[in-house]
Amino acid sequence: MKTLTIIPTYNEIEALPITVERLRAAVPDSDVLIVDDNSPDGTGDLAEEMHAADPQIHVLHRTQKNGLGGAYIAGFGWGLERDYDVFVELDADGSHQPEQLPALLAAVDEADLVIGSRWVPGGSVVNWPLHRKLISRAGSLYSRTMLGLKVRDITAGYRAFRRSTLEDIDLTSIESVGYGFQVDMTFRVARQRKTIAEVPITFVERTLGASKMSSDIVVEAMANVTRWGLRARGQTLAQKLGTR
Ligand SMILES: Nc1nc2c(ncn2[C@@H]2O[C@H](COP(=O)(O)OP(=O)(O)O)[C@@H](O)[C@H]2O)c(=O)[nH]1
Ligand SMILES: [Mg+2]
Repeated sequence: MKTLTIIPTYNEIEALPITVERLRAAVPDSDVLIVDDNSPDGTGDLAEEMHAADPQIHVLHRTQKNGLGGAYIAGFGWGLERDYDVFVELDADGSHQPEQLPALLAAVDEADLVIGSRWVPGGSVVNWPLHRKLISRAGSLYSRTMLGLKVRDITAGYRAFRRSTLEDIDLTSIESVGYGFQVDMTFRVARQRKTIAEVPITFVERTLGASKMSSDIVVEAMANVTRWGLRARGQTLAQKLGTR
């Protein structure tokens, strides 16, 4: 199984080298693709230095900050042009522990999409205030209910996709930027009746750099979920009426 781990970065100059070093130690076989959005702090230059020192590390530079979703879509496109079998999403900030990646990769043998989940038994979050836990759990609950999904951690960003899963999604039609991107991908995979597995992870809030999460991103995600949920219900109703 040839694996590509994609790491989106925006101003992660402190955290990125630590995360990549841990990843290279935990899963030495995986190639790494850093997708940097022209970070003002020089993360892109650092990524180039890492690439020069290690041929398994690759870098994709984008010209401006364009959201995590856009960075992943560019990274998937890069990997799909090459012969990777599995695509991993990993945050640069240390929240997704590379040491837990083997568990996700083991599960991707049996599932089309594996989600590293905070909200299944054995999963947890370290160093989050209560309000952030509540936002995450409520966001997952609302999305699950609106979209009719069984997934417990729908906004989770630590994931492994089989190549075929990505090939069957029209990536050009995805517009969501933040958490909405993760929900969108989950919904699209589920609608194709593909298998989704959740593996418990310990998510560790960053200690270096700053989060790019904003209330706009949460609002975007929930507005999209509402739209997609209502549209799916409309389609189901139309089908029922049509077959009567
Ligand atoms: N390339 C790129 N990476 C981003 C962007 N926004 C966030 N990221 C990266 O996505 C990952 C998760 O972002 P983070 O700010 O930690 O979000 P949080 O974990 O929800 O607080 C980190 O590696 C960020 O550097 C963006 O616009 N472009
Ligand atoms: Mg983070």
